[in-house]
Amino acid sequence: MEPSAHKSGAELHLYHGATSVCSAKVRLGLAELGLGWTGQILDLGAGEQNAQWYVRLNPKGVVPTLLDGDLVVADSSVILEHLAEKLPDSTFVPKDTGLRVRSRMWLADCIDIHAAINTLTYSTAKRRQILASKSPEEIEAALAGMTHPANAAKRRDILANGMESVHVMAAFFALRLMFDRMQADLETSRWLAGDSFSIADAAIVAYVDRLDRLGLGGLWNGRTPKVGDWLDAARARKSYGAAIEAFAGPCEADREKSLRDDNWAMVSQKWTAYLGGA
Ligand SMILES: N[C@@H](CCC(=O)N[C@@H](CS)C(=O)NCC(=O)O)C(=O)O
Repeated sequence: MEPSAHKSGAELHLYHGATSVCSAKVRLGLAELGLGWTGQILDLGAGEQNAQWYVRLNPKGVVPTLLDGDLVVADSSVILEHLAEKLPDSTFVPKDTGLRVRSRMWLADCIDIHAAINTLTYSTAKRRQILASKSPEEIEAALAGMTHPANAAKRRDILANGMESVHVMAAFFALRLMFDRMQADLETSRWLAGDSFSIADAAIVAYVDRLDRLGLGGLWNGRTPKVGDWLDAARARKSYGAAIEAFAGPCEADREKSLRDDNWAMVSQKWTAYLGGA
C-alpha cells in the first residue's frame, strides 16, 4: 500500500500497526495529551513496513513513524518525548527532577523491554500461528523480506527453537528487572513516576497489556502484585480504550482462553526455574 495522503503542515500523521505494542504506546500518548492526529495502519503480517516508500521514512522497517509537518520522528519513545514537548505545562512529564529522571529511565529501558515482549510474543502465540498457517517457503520469503538483519536473525531463531531460543533468557532478565522496578516505584507512588499518570506509564502500558493478553499474567501475579493493580488502573483510563481496545479487533487470537493457557504452560516452568537461579 502506498503512503496515505499527508498534507505538509502542522498536522500529526502516524504510520502504525493495529496491534503493534510500540504503536499503541504512541497512540496512548496522543490520547493522554489530547492531540489530534491522522494515521495509516500498515499490515505488518503482509510486510508493508518493508515497502520502499516506508523504508525511506524509517530505514529499519519498523513502526511507528510520526510525521509532524515535514519532520520525521522514529522510535516510539522519541515520539512520546516529542509529543510531550507540545504541552510543556502538562503533568505528562514530571516537574520534579527525581521523578523526571525516573521517567527517562523507563523510556531508556523500553529498548530491552520491547525486545523481551517481542521474544515472548513470537516464541508462544505468533510462532504457533505462523507454523500452522504458512509453508516453510512462505516463512523463508517473509524472513528474507525483513529490512533489519538482526530482527530477521532473531525471528528465524525463535521460529526454529521456540522457548528454547537463546533470546528467551535475555527476555526473562529484562522482564524480571522491569517487574521489580515497577513494584518498587509503585510502592512509593500511585503511578510509575509520581502520583499523576505520566510519560513513563504511557511508555509501559502496551507492553504489560500484551503479556496479559498472551495469558502471561502469572509473570507478576504473586511476586510483584502491584503490576496487576497498575494495569487495571491504566485500563480504566479513556486513553486505553482509544489507543488499544479500539485497535485490538474482536477476534484477537491471543485472547482465546485455551491459547492463553497454552502460552502460560510454555512459559511458566522456565520462568520459575529462571527465578530460582536468578
Ligand atoms: N525501538 C522501536 C522498535 C520498533 C519495532 O520493532 N516495531 C515493531 C512492532 S512493535 C515492528 O515494526 N516490527 C516489524 C516486523 O516485525 O517486521 C520503537 O520503539 O519504535
